[in-house]
Amino acid sequence: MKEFATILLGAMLLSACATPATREEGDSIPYSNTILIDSSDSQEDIIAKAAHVVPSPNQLAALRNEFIAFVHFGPNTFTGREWGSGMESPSVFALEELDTDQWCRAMKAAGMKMVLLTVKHHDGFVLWQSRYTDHGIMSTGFRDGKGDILADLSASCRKYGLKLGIYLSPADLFQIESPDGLYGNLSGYSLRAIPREVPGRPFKDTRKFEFYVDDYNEYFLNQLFELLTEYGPVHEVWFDGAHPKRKGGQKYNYKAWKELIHTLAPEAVIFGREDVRWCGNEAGATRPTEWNVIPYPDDPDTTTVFPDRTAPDLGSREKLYAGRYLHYQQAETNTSIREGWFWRDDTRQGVRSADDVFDIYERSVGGNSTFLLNIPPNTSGRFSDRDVAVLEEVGRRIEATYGPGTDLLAKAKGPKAVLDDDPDTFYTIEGPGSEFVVTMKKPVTINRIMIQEAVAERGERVEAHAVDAWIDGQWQEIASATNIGYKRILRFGDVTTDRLRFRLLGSRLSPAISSFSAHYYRAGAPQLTISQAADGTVTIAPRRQEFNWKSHGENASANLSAGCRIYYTVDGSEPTEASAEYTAPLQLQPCEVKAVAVLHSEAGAVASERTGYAKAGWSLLGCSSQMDSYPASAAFDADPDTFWCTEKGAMPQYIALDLGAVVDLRGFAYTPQRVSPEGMMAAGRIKVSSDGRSWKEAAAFEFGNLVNDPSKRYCYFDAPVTARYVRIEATATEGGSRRVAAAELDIF
Ligand code: FUL
Repeated sequence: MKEFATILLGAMLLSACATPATREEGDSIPYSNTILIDSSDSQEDIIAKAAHVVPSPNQLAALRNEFIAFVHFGPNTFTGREWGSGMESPSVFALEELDTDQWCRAMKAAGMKMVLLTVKHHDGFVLWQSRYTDHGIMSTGFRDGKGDILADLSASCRKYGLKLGIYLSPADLFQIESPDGLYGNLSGYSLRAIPREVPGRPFKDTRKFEFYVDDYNEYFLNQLFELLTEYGPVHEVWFDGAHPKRKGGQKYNYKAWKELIHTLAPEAVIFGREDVRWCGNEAGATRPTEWNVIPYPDDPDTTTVFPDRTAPDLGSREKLYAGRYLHYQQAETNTSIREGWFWRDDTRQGVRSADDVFDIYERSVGGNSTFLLNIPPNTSGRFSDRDVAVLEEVGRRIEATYGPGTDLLAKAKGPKAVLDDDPDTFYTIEGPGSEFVVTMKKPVTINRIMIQEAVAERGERVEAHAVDAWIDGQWQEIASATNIGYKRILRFGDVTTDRLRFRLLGSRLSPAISSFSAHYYRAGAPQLTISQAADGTVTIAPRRQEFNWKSHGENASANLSAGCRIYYTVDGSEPTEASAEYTAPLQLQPCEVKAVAVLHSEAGAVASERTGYAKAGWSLLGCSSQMDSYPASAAFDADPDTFWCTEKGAMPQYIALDLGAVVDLRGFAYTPQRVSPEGMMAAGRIKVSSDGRSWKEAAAFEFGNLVNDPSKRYCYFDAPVTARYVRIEATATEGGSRRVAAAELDIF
């Protein structure tokens, strides 16, 4: 790597009020993957050391993969379970066809660089032709027991130019539960030859190892030997920390595993141990600040203890001060494209939208981690169409936003090393207060900035930074964030400018920036959701993704459509850019709210919602019955995720409400619960009263197809009525259920 420039200023480089770096470059600290903290080190020394911790060549190659695939496949695919018992008969895995080329085409289209296959999940069933067990593909009818899924995948990977990795579960329920199972069988330790010879099944690779291990570790090492010598180069070995069960105090001889991996797969990173760490959740949530230089209490090169790190802060200065070793261990953000790690069905199991996946891509890859996305094949040995469509769409977006030719600063002037396409050149920026400017030939419209540090040469040093754009004759800050590391993607609304300024706000020594580029993501205008709180306030926002598995808490549509404007009407007319602009929650009388989002001058779909009276002052006058966990109050708490459900009983069943004041009523809305098909109000009547005792029917209602379509339903009165009390009586339920349930009741 060549270092192009230091901060000594050129014409377009500014260094206003630069604070001197706390230590000069070229000091005595060597760059290393792990650095020991001496007891005499001051806090300043520790930070200087942290600034010298760098990824290994294998880690750097893994970082540069950026987007990689996980494939969970096995008996669970056929049983619909997430964790098998280990005692399933191999015949459960009733695979008839397999198309790993189709997997690879879809992964390639998504822009992924590697695929990791669960060659053995916790159930112990193996997907390759192992010499050391019959519990696997060899005992199924797939290709008369001769099939080998890893061999197929490895051939497809070569064909499509993808790297290959393996997930080999240390937990093994088959070996735990079988009477002659090896896991935790209390066997003695002795010197064992790896691989153990099996008559009639010679190895082409004649290397031999000897390890002092017990039965299960020998089994594991034999299998690693097969996996790492017979399927081409392996680039990642994934050790899951999860254990449905343990037995016999079974220990893992990780030092032996590691020696074997380092020898047989010299290019592989090891996940779950010293090279790559779990990001701490399976939802696709990302830390705002993901440091890959983190403290260790013991030497990561010799320890065998690698606990999960789930805390929000892993590598701030305070955390580093408390360590004994500083170590580079990058985060992998792993999640599934489906609601679950294994394929279950193509009807009920949700699939993430392209918005959701692209949002996670930008947050994870652009947040100093690698994005590992699971796509589970179905029982036909293929990725399902919905999953493929999402992968293709995400790939199109990545290519169109970040692919070759998308850098809108390609011809700009500024520090050459950050603007060239060469990841091996970098520009050193002195310290907080330093900045550099990039000038374009003509104004461009941008909404993404991508910045990279030269982590392999100078480690990760930026602690805080901001980017300004020259707009209307002055600098305006358009984005800011904390660290950068391997890559940071900044997202903001469209900005048209011919000048950008990078400002360093905090750092560990002098950071080296290897890349600074600007991009444009053409998002569609988001769909909107109009919701109403119990106090009546109406909020209009980009619609959240529906994905019922491990929520990451992000609103992907909102993230992707930064800068969109929302316009609304309350008189039933179609909203346009000439309508009122929505900027904050609204206080409205019951009305029809219609709203539209406009992004890049294009309008999205119009959303509409009939809003009702505020429910904060309502109280329950009575109901036919209510279950303890599903109280009647849940029907008017403005939270559609909670619901009222009655005990079983004869119809009609009812709920009566005191609205707290006399109001004009034009109708009501019923939102069914979505948890089960029970209690759907198919028909009934609504009565009103001014004293809560004598009732008058205001309307009868009938709602159809609620089980298949549990969306909000409306009942309008023929003429407005004035009342303080309402009573809704269900006279029939869908499917004849003897309970009545309601997620929400709205009165307007
Ligand atoms: C977890 C496992 O228990 C899940 O089944 C899945 O393999 C996931 C990637 O890791 O720990």
